Amino acid sequence: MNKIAIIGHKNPDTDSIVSAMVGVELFAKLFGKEAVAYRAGEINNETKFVLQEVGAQAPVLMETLAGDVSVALVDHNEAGQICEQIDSSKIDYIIDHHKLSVKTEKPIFCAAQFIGSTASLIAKMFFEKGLEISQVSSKLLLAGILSDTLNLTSPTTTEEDRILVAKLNETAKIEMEGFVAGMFAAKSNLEGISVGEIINSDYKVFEMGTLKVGIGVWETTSPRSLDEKKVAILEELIVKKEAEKMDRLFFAVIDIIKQNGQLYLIGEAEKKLAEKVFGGEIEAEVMSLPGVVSRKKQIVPQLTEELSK
Ligand SMILES: [Mn+2]
Repeated sequence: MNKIAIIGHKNPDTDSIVSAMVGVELFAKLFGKEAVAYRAGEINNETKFVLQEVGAQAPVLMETLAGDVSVALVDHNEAGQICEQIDSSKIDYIIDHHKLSVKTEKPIFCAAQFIGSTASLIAKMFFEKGLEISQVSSKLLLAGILSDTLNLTSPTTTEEDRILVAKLNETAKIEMEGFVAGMFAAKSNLEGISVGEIINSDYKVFEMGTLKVGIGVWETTSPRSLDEKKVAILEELIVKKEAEKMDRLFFAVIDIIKQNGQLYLIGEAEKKLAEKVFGGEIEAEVMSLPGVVSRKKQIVPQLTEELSK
């Protein structure tokens, strides 16, 4: 029986990491398969906080993948977000809540749904099959849901997410208000964080029409904490766009308390596109996007639609 490697996207976030970790328990109980969790990059500060609170070890960093191994992608399926070491012919499973863009050459197991997080989808699979979830896994899944849905406030949140949170916490038994406050504080902490890390910690590449578009997101309880770094961020974004040959490059600062976005616009192409799609005023290279907190729901589809015309 071949082994399964479960892995989330590059620049992993909490949902991506916990989904891979709990995926091991799901694959054992649902499919009777032995799996190993991997990560496709460094663990961010929010995820570090979660792992410490839960008392769990981070998955191993993916370095090479050889032999008779099946790959399970969690929390992504877009080519530009898949870890470079993964040979796409080895992908046999996808569990995700993003738009589907992958094309496979053989039948695979694919669980995809419009839901707040991949962790929600995994929790749902446990509950629907009447499978028991360990307390550690319940805590990890809770963290994934609360992180991706910004504590159930993001427009990506569904009624199912709320029900799953309540159900998971019957086993997890965490004090949720304090846990979320700790996650948000860890996420927003800029101590020892370089401009490059701000840009890249939640950066994803998308195919939109014929263009390659990069979009970085920085979620914070304090958008003003970035003010003094704004010029440096803009400069580094210009360098990144050139170095990585992106057709368009965007960076959004999301105020997770007031629920607003600020879109950094580095060039004429980005400005024109943002004006057309979002219609906001640009002030000093930044467009305010009131109510915009979700890249997958409020930024990517809108840009993709315009660039696919
Ligand atoms: Mn996710």
